[in-house]
Amino acid sequence: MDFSLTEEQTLIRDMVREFAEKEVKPIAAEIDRNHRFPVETVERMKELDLFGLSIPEEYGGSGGDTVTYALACEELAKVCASHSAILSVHITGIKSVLLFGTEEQKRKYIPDMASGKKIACFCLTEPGAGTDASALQSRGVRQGDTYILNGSKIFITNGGVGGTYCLYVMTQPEKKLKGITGFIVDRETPGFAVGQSEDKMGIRASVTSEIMYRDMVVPAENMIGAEGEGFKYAMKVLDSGRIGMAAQAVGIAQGALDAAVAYVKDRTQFGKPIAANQGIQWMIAEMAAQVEAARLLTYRAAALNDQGVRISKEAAMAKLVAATTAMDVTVKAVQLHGGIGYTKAYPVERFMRDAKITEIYEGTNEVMKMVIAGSVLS
Ligand code: COS
Repeated sequence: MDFSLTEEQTLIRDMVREFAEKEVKPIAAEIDRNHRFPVETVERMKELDLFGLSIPEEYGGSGGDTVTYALACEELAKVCASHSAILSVHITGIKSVLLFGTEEQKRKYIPDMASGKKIACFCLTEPGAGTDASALQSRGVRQGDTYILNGSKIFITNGGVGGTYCLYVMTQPEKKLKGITGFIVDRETPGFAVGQSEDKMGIRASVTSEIMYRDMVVPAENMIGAEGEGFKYAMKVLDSGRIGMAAQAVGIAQGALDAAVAYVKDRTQFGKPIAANQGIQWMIAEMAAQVEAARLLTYRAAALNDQGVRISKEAAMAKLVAATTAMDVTVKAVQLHGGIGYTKAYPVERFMRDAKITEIYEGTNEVMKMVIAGSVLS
C-alpha cells in the first residue's frame, strides 16, 4: 500500500494551492459577504485548465485522475468552499455525458465544458424530488425525432451561469424510477429559462438556481444513453460526485484547523498562549486526527474510482465522514477563537457556514447511511 502522491498529482495540487492562496484567499470574505459569483477567478481557473480536470484529453479535458480532481477540490475549499463547489459540480455535470453519452455526444459537448467555455450543470433535484430522486415531476414526451420537456429543477449549482445542462426527467412515468431519462440541453434552447437564485447560508459565491423548461424541444439524439436508464446513470454520476464533495469537506475542515492552530498559538490568556492548555491541545489533536481520517477515506474512494470498480459504498463513507468532520471541526474552530470567532474578523465562521452544505447536497448524511447500510447488509 503506497500512500504517496504521484509527481503529476503533486504538481497539480501545488499549482492549485498557489492559485488558491494568492488569488482566491484575498477575495474569499468579500465574495461571501456580497453573494458574488467570482468571475475573475473562474476565468483564471479556465486558464489553469481546472475545468477539464479528470476529463480525458481526447475530449478536450486536461486529464488527470480522480485523486487529482479531489486534491484540487480540497485545495480550493481550504480557502473558499464556493470555488470548490463551482468546480466539483461542473465536473459532475460533465460526467453524465462522459460516462453514458455516445461518442458523437462526447465529441460535440465535452470540449466546450472541459475548457470552461460552457459551465456544466447536473440537474436532478425538484421541489418534490430531493432524497427520493425517483419522484420527478418533470416530463419528457417523445414526438417524432424529438422530446418535448416540461418542468423545473431547484437547487442547481452553477444554474445561473451554466452553458450545458444534463437534465433528468420522466419519460415513462408509469415505470417510476425505470422511466427516468437524461438529456443534454443547451442554455440557448427555446423554452429554457433560469429562475431565481437562492440566498444561502454558505457557499454564497456559488450560484444555486432554479431552472425551468416549458414546451422545450430537444432532439432525441440528445438523449443520454438509453431511455429509462436515467436513474442508474444519475446515481453512478453522484457516486463520483460525492468524492468531490468529500474532498470539499476535507478542505473546509483543514482550513478551519489551520486557522485554529494559528490562533491558539498566538492568543495569550493567563500569561501564556492558550495552546499551552491541555484542554485545547486535546481538541486540536482530535480535530487533526478526524481530518486525516476523512482525507484517507476520500483519497481511497478516489483511487478506487480510477480502478473502474463500483464505489457507491466507499464514496458514501468518505462523504459521510468528511462532512461530519467538517461540521465538527469548524464548530470547534469557532469555539477555539472565542468571541472573535463569532465575528467576520476571522474566516472560521464562514468555514462553519460552508461546512453545513456538505452534510446535505449530493445526498444528505442520512442518504449516505442508507447507501452504506444497503451495501453492508446486502
Ligand atoms: N450505481 C448503479 N446503480 C445504482 C446505484 C448506483 N450508485 N444506485 C442505485 N442503483 C440502481 C440499483 O441497483 C437498482 O437497480 P435494479 O432495479 O436494476 O436492481 C435501482 O438503481 C434502484 O436502486 P434503489 O432501490 O437502491 O433505489 P432507491 O429508490 O431505494 O434510492 C437512494 C436509493 C435513496 C440511495 C437514492 O435515491 C439516492 O441516492 N437519493 C439521493 C439523491 C441525491 O443525492 N440527491 C441530491 C441530488 S444532487 S444535489
